[in-house]
Amino acid sequence: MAVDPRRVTALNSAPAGSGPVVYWMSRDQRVRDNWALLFAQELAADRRAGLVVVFCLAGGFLGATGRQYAFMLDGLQQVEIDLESIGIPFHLVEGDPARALPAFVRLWKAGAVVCDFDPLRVKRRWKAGVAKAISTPLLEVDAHNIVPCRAASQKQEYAAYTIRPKLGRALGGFLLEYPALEDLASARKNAGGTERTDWVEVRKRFAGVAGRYEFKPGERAARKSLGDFLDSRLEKYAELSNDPNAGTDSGLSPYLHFGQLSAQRAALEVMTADAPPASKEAFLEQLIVRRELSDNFCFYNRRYDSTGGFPDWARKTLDAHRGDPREYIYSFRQLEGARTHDELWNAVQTEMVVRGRMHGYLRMYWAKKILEWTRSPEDAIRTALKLNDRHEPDGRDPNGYVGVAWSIGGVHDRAFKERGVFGTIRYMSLAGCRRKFDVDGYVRRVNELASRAAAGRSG
Ligand code: FO1
Repeated sequence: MAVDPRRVTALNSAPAGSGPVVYWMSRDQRVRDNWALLFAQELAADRRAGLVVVFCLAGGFLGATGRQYAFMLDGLQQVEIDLESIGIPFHLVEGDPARALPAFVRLWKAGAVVCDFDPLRVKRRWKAGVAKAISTPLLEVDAHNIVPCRAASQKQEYAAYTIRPKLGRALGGFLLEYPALEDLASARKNAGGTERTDWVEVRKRFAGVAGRYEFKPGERAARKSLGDFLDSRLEKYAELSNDPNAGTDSGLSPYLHFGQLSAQRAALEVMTADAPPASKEAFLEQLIVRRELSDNFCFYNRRYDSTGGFPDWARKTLDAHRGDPREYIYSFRQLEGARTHDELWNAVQTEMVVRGRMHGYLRMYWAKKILEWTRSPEDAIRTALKLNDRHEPDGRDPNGYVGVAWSIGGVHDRAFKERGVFGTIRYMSLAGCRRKFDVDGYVRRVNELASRAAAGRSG
């Protein structure tokens, strides 16, 4: 087996049948560099069975909007074409996967089902439903993490410094080149019609007339974006990663979120890139340690999207300051409309809505101000997640949940000097940002971009 068995977890104990192997693609929406697809192909080859890929399109996924569905569907259309070119049929089914998948498995008399790993509650619910409803094996493969989440640690890690050594020790065994996917087109042993999905019709129903993001969707665009980052932005990544005006952020998060790019591929290419070691290290810290820490948190902490998931010290300090006077209180609509007294915060919110992007450093400031300007920590986390999930292409992602929990609830962080409302949760101020980067320049740039976008819309 070229796929490390530590990536694979059986989600039920049903005996394998003789029918084709079905890969139920969900988080890792790509053909290349996909351990789940590689595993499914190996399984099919070992059993001389066919192989078919299915994606289950669920409406209203965690508040996703048309723009996010459009981005995802454009990427899936490419997946269908790329799979077909190597003789693997792709099928799009719709509805609640806990029902639609078992129906597909029965229709195809599948001998085994492979799915990819995702720590989110909604995904675990889907898989629990499918595992119970089918009488064939459901095998989960962690294709998202370089070190499989379940192998990296068997418990919720306290912070980056506790998971980093565990990842460091394991990385050598997992950060390897991928085996090639076999081209089955010639073998033609594959079951499966080749009728194409009517993407225009599906996109109309799920994405309406939604606009597009400025960055192109799909596996090829993801690889090009990685190349651009390595060529022109990695170089300065270490010293400028906290400067939103430097334009050094990788811009890879939407591709990583939808699985159109493999983090392992990005890591392999960064390792061999011609760039200063400090920059490589800074980027790999985000790409490997921070991302795997996010999956670890969402996998082992069931309350990853509420104040219940905060560490005790943070819950206690926020409780002690629940009654503190809030100098400003803003409603969800005022926040979504970027109508606060803070021009930096307004610009960050505007950039998120208009461009669907938010620089890593600014995400923290943005979320912390929501704690400061809402009535309670519960209000704050609900508001921050709702805004993030609605406007960020990489919302509804473990990284997003942990980013908000870090900012508002001190998850993976430590206590700082006590103050009003925050207690000992780390505070960030506008003055602090001014010391770090050119705030006025950033605000001007975003406001110009927003007025151009508005003109474009009405133009
Ligand atoms: N995954 C699915 O299997 N089916 C869907 O219909 C689906 C919709 C969707 C919409 C927006 C979004 O941001 C993610 C969506 N996902 C869907 C999940 C995505 O593939 C990722 O697995 C998770 O969001 C990341 O953990």
